[in-house]
Amino acid sequence: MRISEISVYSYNLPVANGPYRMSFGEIKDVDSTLVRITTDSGLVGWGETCPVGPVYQPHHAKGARAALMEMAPGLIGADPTNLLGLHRRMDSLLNGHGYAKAAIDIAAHDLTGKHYGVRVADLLGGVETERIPSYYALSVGEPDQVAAQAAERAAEGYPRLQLKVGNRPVEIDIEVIRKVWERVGNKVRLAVDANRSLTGRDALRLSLECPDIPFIIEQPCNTIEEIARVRPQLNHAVYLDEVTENLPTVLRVVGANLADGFGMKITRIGGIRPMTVVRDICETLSLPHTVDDAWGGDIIAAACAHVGATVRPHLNEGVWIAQPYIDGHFDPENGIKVVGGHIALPEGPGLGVTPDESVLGGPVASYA
Ligand code: 0XW
Ligand code: MG
Repeated sequence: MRISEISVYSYNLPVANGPYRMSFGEIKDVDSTLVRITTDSGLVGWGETCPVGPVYQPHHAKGARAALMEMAPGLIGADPTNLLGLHRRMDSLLNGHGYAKAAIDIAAHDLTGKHYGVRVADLLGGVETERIPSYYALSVGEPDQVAAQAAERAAEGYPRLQLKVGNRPVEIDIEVIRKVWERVGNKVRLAVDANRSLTGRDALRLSLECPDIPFIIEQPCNTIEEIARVRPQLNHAVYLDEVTENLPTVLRVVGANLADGFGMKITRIGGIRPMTVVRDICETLSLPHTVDDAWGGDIIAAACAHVGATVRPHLNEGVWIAQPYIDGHFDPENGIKVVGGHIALPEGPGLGVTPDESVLGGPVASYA
């Protein structure tokens, strides 16, 4: 099977019940990029990459499409089932830009599953669960409001909640954590995610002033060095997220014992294939991690669910998907959704979702 055409789409995703607030700002809508790969056998595979705005990571939607347009001509004729060869070919065409390469990688996994008649999860070494745990991220907000939302989401069945904090007096963040703990206690696991915004001083205050509350701290400070400086004094496990931009960095922080776990994003690390490498490193060293992404529609949600289904349960910190913040689906029939805090593994073959192209509109670029 050979790639015969690559089409690139742009699709705007308004944030339902928004805006979505993180330490660095508010998100009102997100520009997603979809990739449709057609092969000489007639099979079609879909990929997606969707930075949550241009600040969360050094990624942005137009940059993803520019990177895809740079690579696409050089990928025509490649075998999409040769996933290792495809990554090597992308690396020979463009340095870095893992978040763009991820869209090609996801579409290639979709095609490979369809070619062999199996779900993507079955390609990744096997399924641990078909009811995948999710988690809910609560926007930066006032203590009572966040605590009420936390109680609602815990009652809905989410096994884990992520509290967004940062970019305000740390006393307010500490009050949010305390009020949420009073409302939900040990009913759910708690993560406190500052999205790089805390000083070392405030990360210490947040941890040392809540010694009785068993949350993990996710990406408290901006750099690995800032986190390494305070980590020995923290009372809480530290998960890294934004700084783990590629596999060498994952190996570096694991080797230096700087992470107790990860908030890992499939597109940031370069796609499903490198994400399964991270999964296996984490399993080797018993490091819990999430399998999610910055944002995105049904394609990214399905990719996260398929990888999330293969993670050992005691290490699985959940698959976050943007669906609760999105009205509608790319695939109206098999769209991926969170129900009772969990995601059902899509049927497949491949990803198990197919965008309705009348929803997407025409491509912004096509290469054959
Ligand atoms: C909660 N997420 C998975 C979704 C948001 O885009 C950010 C991200 C995180 O963990 O920071
Ligand atoms: Mg995070």
